[in-house]
Amino acid sequence: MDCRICGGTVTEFLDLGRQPSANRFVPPGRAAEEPLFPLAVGACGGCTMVQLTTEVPRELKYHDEYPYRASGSALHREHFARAARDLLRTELTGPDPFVVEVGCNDGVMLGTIADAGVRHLGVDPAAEVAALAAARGVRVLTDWFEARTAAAVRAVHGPADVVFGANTICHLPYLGSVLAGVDTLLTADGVFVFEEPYLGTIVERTAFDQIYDEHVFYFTVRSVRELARRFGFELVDVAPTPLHGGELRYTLARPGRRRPSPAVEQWLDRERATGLAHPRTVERFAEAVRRVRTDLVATLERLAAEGRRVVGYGAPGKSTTVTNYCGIGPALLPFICDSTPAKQGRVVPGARIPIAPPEAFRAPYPDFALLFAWNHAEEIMAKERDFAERGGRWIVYVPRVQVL
Ligand code: DWN
Ligand code: ZN
Repeated sequence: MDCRICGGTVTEFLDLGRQPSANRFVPPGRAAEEPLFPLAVGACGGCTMVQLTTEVPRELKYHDEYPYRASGSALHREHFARAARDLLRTELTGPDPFVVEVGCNDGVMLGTIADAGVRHLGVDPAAEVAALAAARGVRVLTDWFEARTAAAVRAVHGPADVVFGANTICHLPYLGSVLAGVDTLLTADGVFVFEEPYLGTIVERTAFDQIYDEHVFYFTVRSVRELARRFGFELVDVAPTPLHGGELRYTLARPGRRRPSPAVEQWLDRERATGLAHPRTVERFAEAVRRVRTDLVATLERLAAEGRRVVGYGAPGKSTTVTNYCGIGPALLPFICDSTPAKQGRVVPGARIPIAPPEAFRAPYPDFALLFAWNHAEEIMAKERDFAERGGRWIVYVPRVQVL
């Protein structure tokens, strides 16, 4: 296929089979309606951008009942409150600043901006999460962010000092249109700040469960620098963030308007040294992914043969990839508990494993718990200390299958 960014040739390196849209948690009776799509990733020989080879229509992904709630963990609430305070302190300092967020979800970041009385607008296509944001005082436009919406926002609200996105920019296949929109919106000295899954972390930790239909792109510093250049921006800063197992936050500005931080070159050097974009690196990653599948299935089958009770903990979008790729269904995992009310009473797309509220975990405790929400391990293990104290064991599969 042709690269969505530069038109170069994309060479596939990992095929995760036919999969449903990761966040379409449907009631059990409606499970048969699920469309399946090939889920595979490849790297562009031109600009190095790693991307999905097939696209799921956006209406299927970001529908009105989109269940993900970004405020669902203390880690996220604290991280985004800090991100908002940083923007207020460093960028939103003029007489009447304005910030636009691409995909504001339930207002986890913009809530702090709204509390500070600063002009803002969240653009999010999913009606239920947008309503949650509005209920906490965040101004929301229920739509997709692209060149068209950005022009409409500028016409009504004027230019923005900051366009922000968190785990939303890699979701948008039409990044040319997104960056044209950012160009329309930003003031001369404005910045586009976005934090997204990092291919370096995914490869280093064999975190293949970050690969699903919503994540169209898997950024590296090099591919983001190319992307910025191609669409008239400059990558001026890169910083690590702790969410989703370790992401990067990128800052883009108009060329020559900001002095690039030394971090940009340092990250590029690191990527060169580790050969991140090299075909051998991604092929080794694909081998490690297949090993995790073999080990995880063998572990669950062994425990089932021994008559042990195993349930899942956390039903992130990531759990759809893992269960469907590994062929894990209700026979190996009778249910998964998750704190998100919008997921409870539904089933994991494709794998059709029922989702129960966290109380089901304690009634009674299972022998083993497979932790799908491994990026929230600290918070979850602290919350469920009693499980381990009574002899319960956690199973993790990142970076490799381990029974803790
Ligand atoms: O990019 C995306 C990011 C921002 O969020 C989206 N494509 C979808 C989503 O990814 P995810 O579904 O992998 O997100 P999380 O944050 O890893 O999901 C954690 C899941 O675990 C949620 O369903 C909530 C659940 N959970 C729980 O049951 N008990 C989480 C915590 C902290 C808990 O204590
Ligand atoms: Zn390319």
